[in-house]
Amino acid sequence: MFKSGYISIIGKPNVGKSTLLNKLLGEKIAITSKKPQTTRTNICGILTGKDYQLIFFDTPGIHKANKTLNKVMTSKIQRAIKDSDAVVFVTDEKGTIDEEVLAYFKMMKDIPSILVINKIELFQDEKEIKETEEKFLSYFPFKYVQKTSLIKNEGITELLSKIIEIVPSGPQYYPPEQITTETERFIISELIREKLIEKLKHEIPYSIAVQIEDIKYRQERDVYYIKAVIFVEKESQKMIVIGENGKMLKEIGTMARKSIEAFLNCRVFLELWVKIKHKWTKKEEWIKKLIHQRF
Ligand SMILES: Nc1nc2c(ncn2[C@@H]2O[C@H](COP(=O)(O)OP(=O)(O)OP(=O)(O)O)[C@@H](O)[C@H]2O)c(=O)[nH]1
Ligand SMILES: [Mg+2]
Repeated sequence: MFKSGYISIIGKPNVGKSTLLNKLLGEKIAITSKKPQTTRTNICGILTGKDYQLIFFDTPGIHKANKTLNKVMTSKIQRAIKDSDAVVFVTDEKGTIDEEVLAYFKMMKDIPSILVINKIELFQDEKEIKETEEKFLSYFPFKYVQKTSLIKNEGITELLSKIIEIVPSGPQYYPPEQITTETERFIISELIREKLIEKLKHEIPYSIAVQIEDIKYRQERDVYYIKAVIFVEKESQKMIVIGENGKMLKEIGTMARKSIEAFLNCRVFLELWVKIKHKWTKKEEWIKKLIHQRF
């Protein structure tokens, strides 16, 4: 019996949802960072085995959304849940259950779900992990609970077996070699944003978006030429992103180029431009264009 289904990976910001998607696939599709609210849209990852195909959706972290950008982000979580055959709910040592989380538990009511307690190496002892598990189970009837330490590669195979168990029987939707429905362009723009998040401080990562303007493969040189634009909201942010004598932008460019080269498995020439798009995080039309390039 072949099994297949849509599985959304949800949870509070920074618990390790995107790390989990990458670990399940064995490929880097989703960007990750130490800072919360890294993922801004649903990101598809497909894992095909001999008798299963799992279509995962990594989602933005559950948080109280006051600003327009955050509202668009959290609306994506609901979209993912609606289309899901199963939910993987990830938590960490903080074990946060707040009003927002409870609202999502309501939406997950009839969907078979697994609780993942990640970052187990950060818990004091087994007792503390057990308490987190019991707390979650008192709020939602998870079918399974899986402890993981994604950075130590622990619990991933066990989680995978549980996911396969709870998805229904169904067809193979995608060819087995396809690992995502995201475009190369989108993933490259995200890899650049990942380095911007890593290098820039305070609120700047939240005001940044990246768009690929041009991507060309030159066969005679075996190199990709990529031109990307980094959007910020104001002049002062543009100056910080560029840095003194362009030093910051250069460093970000080098880091991003290396990670794009690893992704494309090819040499890359990366050209970065910084532009101002006033208050783009407050304008829905721009948010839609800039956070996901599936126009
Ligand atoms: N200590 C520890 N850190 C982890 C583990 N798994 C993931 N992380 C780290 O936790 C941070 C957040 O990981 P992400 O995968 O970006 O988290 P996320 O849930 O996708 O976050 P948002 O996209 O902001 O909602 C990163 O720095 C990861 O390296 C783990 O098992 N142990
Ligand atoms: Mg994420």
